[in-house]
Amino acid sequence: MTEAIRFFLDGEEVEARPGETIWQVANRRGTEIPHLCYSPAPGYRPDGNCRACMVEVEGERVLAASCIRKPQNGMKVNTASESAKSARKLVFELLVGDQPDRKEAHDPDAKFWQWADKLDVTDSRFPGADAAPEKDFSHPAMAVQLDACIQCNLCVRACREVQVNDVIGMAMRGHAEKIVFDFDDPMGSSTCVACGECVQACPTGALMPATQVDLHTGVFAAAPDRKVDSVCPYCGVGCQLTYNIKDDKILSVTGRDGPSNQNRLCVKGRFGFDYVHHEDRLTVPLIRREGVSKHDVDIDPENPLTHFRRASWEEALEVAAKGLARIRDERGGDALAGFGSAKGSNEEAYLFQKLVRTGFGTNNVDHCTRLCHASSVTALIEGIGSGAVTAPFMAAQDAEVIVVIGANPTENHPVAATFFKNAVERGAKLVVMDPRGQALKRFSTHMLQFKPGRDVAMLNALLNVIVTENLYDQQYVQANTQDFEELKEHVKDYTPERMEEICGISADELRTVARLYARSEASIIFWGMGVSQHTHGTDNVRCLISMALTTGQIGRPGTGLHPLRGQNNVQGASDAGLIPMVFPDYQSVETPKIREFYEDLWGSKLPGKRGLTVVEIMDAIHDGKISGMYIMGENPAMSDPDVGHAREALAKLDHLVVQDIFLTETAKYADVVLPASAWPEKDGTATNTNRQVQMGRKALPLPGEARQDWEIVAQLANRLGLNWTYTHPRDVFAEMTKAMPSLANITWERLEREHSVTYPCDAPDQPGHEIVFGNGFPTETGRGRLVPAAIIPPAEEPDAEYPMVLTTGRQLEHWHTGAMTRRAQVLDDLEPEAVAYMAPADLRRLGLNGGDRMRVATRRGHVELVARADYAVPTGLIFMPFCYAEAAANVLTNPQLDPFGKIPEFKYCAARVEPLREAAQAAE
Ligand SMILES: Nc1nc2c(c(=O)[nH]1)N[C@H]1C(S)=C(S)[C@@H](COP(=O)(O)OP(=O)(O)OC[C@H]3O[C@@H](n4cnc5c(=O)[nH]c(N)nc54)[C@H](O)[C@@H]3O)O[C@H]1N2
Ligand SMILES: Nc1nc2c(c(=O)[nH]1)N[C@H]1C(S)=C(S)[C@@H](COP(=O)(O)OP(=O)(O)OC[C@H]3O[C@@H](n4cnc5c(=O)[nH]c(N)nc54)[C@H](O)[C@@H]3O)O[C@H]1N2
Ligand SMILES: [Mo]
Repeated sequence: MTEAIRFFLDGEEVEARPGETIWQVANRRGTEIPHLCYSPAPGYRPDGNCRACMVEVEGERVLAASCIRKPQNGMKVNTASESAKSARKLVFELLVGDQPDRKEAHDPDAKFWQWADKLDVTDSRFPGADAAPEKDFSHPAMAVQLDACIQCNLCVRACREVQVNDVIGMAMRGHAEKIVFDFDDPMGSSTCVACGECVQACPTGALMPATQVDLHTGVFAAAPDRKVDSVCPYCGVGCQLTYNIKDDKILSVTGRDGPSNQNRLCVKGRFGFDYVHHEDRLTVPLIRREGVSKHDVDIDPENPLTHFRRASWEEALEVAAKGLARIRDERGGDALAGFGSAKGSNEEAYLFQKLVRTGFGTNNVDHCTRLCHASSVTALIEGIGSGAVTAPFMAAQDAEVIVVIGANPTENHPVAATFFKNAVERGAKLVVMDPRGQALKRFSTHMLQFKPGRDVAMLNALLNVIVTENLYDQQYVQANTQDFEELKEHVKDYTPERMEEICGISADELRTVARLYARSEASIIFWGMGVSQHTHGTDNVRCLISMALTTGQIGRPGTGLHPLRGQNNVQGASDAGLIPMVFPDYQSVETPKIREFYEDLWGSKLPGKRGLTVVEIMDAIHDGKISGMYIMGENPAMSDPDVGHAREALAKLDHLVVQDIFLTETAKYADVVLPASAWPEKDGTATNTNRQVQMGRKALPLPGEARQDWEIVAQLANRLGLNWTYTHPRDVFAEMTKAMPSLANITWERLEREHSVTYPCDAPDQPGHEIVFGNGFPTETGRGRLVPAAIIPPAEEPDAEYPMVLTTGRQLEHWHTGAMTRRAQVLDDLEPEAVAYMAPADLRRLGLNGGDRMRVATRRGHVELVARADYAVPTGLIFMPFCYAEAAANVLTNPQLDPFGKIPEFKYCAARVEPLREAAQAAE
């Protein structure tokens, strides 16, 4: 460790921490020094180019830029000398002369103007450059006006060094110097991914959120009248953000310094907020009109009154509860089921499962985790006794080798991806394993584009190398694992040479990657849906666990197993017990002692039989075993596999209550629709992929008569005979801490204060443990279990009739079933129509061009959509996002389940592509 430096700041002796600059020391001590090209936000390299932060160093003839200059022992620094002050003022005067008039400033509140005010520089003695204002309003989210640009270079660093998107550059020299997008393209047609980091970094308003600029004049249009700190409602990264609000509408969003995002956001978090204000929001309770068939789903969400009638809350809750109670009383609780939400808060998820268990009297409660990481959680609990990540994704910063398999983080966990890219720039080696090329490929040292569905073959080959070349950590294996001999024996047959043919990766490459992973000081594995959503999803994860356990790449900094959790609160909703086999904290419903504990806590008899899972519930409806459902914040009519089957099930229900913010494809089958709260409208906590429990705050009023989700659940509970008296989510959280040992030492008040606390946590004044299992595992034996996996082919292979493979997944701009993002203007502008991605060679073979319409068919059904040529897709594969209702991917997917995790095979089925006649004719 370098020794602390002692120097004099404005006459006072002070200490600099290792690496600190003069500016940082001054700032820490409350001495303000102007700055423009410098950002104190983490990840920004000081550049020292604008000279706004000059200070005087005794004995030196020229002033020093304090943002970049580091103090030395005994140095005497004067931040307020006349020469420093006048130099800084001169910088501002020169810059003000070049800026648009203050009255016409693009952002009169910009950092630049704030400092100009503080330095009392309102006018310039210098004539301004008469450059014609350059306006580029080609991007739907951001307004570019380079007449305000001071070439401070912050946006370039934001784009290249922080988010590592490499779109913005500095072109030309001298006076003509300017920032450009790609090759001086308009921003809207550049390769910009709209993370908006540049907008957040820009100190002058040259780059602005388009919502705050009058796009006719280029002048500032609106300032927020209040700000509320919260968490992003989209993915499991859990970025902390601030809602900038005017007249109770979100005007813009800024990233905050949360532990998982350090001020960064992606396009959805920053620009995808306006779904909450969309005219389709449900604002009144609805009851299905008498005689309207459930098969008639041609309903305009803007005018649902053709099929539903408005109802008072009183009536809607009464009808909703009565219908559920009648089925419970006549047929028993197991004739009911509930789908809770991973988009809501922990408190809502907890109340929902409590209602189903105590009010319905069944464990038939599940949620989208079943379609997501259910297989990962099954394998993790079996192998290491816990389903959550062993280390936060920030651990990638300390890793020597980072493995990303079956995940596409630049689109699906974009802010996490920025830290992966930062790690690569720092020297980490990145191994990407994905049948499809993806943006991380460019950063990878090894890109294994293997054959889809062949994970076990590939991973067993890696394990074979680890075992046969003695790359395993003998000491670690002996001390911390069990069943190693069985695994060793098992993987012997899976030589790289034999697996090469099955997985399509050369034996050499397999050997190299196995050695790299095993030998490195610290290797970490991240995985996603490409691993979990298979009929052999649990086996895939067993292999990953075996890799980490045999090599001891777990429990230390820079190592671990990290299933990238998907929804903003899927970790929390699972922890809270929205799972049919377990109570909160994964406590088995089948263990009498555990049941007694919850019976005491909840004052209710509890069912001791495991409930059914998402897809099983749909099957049970077809079989006549389930006839009533309550669905809160999920859209299974779009997200379940084989939705034809799922929709028929929904239509078949005697009684369906749907609680959502929109009239979704699912709500169209409802008997009662309850209008609920969107994320920015509620107080509540959410748990991200890093096990960080974070506070979300109510920023907006509810629209119309919509109510808080937690309140609606409680009101239904009371109508079902329970006696709930919660007055606020904080009461619910307090009860949760009694039901869930994982939340020990985390209280509502603490979260209000600290915004985010990681579990497990040892004391109320201690941070939680980011890295777990450095010393054994919470299994019965304290050891990690190695479970061998044999190759099982995907459930449905291509054949003559359906010769291609269909895989489904996500796009950056859209969220799952599109309910939210297709109602967000910027996101919908960026990706407006249903597309499927294919290899250009396949399109040519079929006589198709990118942009042509085509039909994709499987044994379950067909859809029609637009072809998009993509070199990242290997031949023989079709990739479809599942967010487009007009061409729903899940009409096509195979509902076959993994026997352990009960997750469907969304990532593989046989399919056929046919050009549509108009397209074929046009091509002739
Ligand atoms: N923009 C956006 N972000 C999201 C979401 C969203 O809807 N939109 N959803 C969130 C949720 S809930 C989740 S779970 C995550 C999911 O995040 P990811 O897991 O990244 O999502 P996917 O796009 O479904 O699939 C990941 C990758 O699996 C690859 N793949 C396909 N078949 C195979 C295979 O056989 N083996 C392997 N190893 N890989 C394969 C695909 O090519 C794809 O690149 O994203 C979260 N973030
Ligand atoms: N083909 C295919 N299908 C898949 C997948 C795949 O990769 N391929 N992935 C699967 C995965 S990983 C997942 S996680 C699932 C996701 O499946 P779902 O969870 O069904 O998808 P979402 O669109 O996120 O649905 C969330 C619903 O909640 C509503 N909502 C949002 N916020 C709130 C709120 O605060 N309160 C209430 N009451 N409602 C709210 C939205 O309007 C929307 O209707 O999809 C699965 N389906
Ligand atoms: Mo998910």
